[in-house]
Amino acid sequence: MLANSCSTSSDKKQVPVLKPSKKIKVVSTWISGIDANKEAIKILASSGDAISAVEKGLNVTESDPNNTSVGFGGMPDANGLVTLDASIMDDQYNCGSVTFLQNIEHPISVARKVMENTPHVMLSGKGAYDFALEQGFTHKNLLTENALKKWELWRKENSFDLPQINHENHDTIAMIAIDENGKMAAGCTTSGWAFKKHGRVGDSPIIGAGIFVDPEIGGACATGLGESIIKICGSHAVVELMRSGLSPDEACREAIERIKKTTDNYDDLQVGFLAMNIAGEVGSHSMYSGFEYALQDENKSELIKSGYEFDWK
Ligand code: SD4
Repeated sequence: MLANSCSTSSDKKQVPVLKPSKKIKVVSTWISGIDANKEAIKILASSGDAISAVEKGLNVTESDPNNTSVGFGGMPDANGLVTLDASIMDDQYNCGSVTFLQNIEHPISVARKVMENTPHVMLSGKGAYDFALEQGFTHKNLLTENALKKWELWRKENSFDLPQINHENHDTIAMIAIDENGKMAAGCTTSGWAFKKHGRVGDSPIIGAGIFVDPEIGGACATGLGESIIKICGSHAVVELMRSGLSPDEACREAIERIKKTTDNYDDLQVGFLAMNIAGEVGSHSMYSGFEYALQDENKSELIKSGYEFDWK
């Protein structure tokens, strides 16, 4: 090895010294985050931990038939099957995820069981389903009448073209929480891109793409076109950008810049990042207008419009 190819500790950039916040706080993507946050803050306010707050908060959205991008009521894939992705991570690099899971209402809870009760990080498809049953989850048909009708219409009218990921067809929920001990966790749960090719998995269950948490820096999560998020390891990128000294807002914006650089045509490509550092500072940025996130602390619940690159036409 060449001697001068080795880096010394003095070459390394200093990790910004952030004073960990011990004030409970939870943020999540889109308007459905408001109700999910309410459940999460209840847990945090009664001295619950961040990972439980994230799980129980996201369970609320998974059970909501009116959210057509998550859990029960989620849009099916091209074959008419609801296939779900989810992941969860604490601030000690413990993480679990499920991909392509069918007929289980709470994929985020299965992801937590993967994290806690197996030596693995990710279970997929039939294996994830069998594991869920073993862990006491029950089989449920997740395809609602509304979602079935929309799928039938899509088949008739769109002759199998994929809809673009835009304002109408996504509302995936990703959440970051900080508890009274300053511990952080993140999670994400989704039915993914409406009418996606059967077998398609997005960014949401991929640690580093859909979510990431680092104990020294903070957490990040993503929403929007998963393919573009995976290509830049989006949430990990945001956390590393915060490590280099950027604020959560700046880090999310820089990650969107990377997507612009790595994509030939980002017309109609909606993608957004949301981040919170361990000091409890929050930021977000998206490619197009329209992305918003819900913030809840002990005193207030707010829906905040994200910064963005372009106006949605
Ligand atoms: C996916 N990122 O499966 C998800 C979709 C999403 O808001 O976030 N929609 O690509």
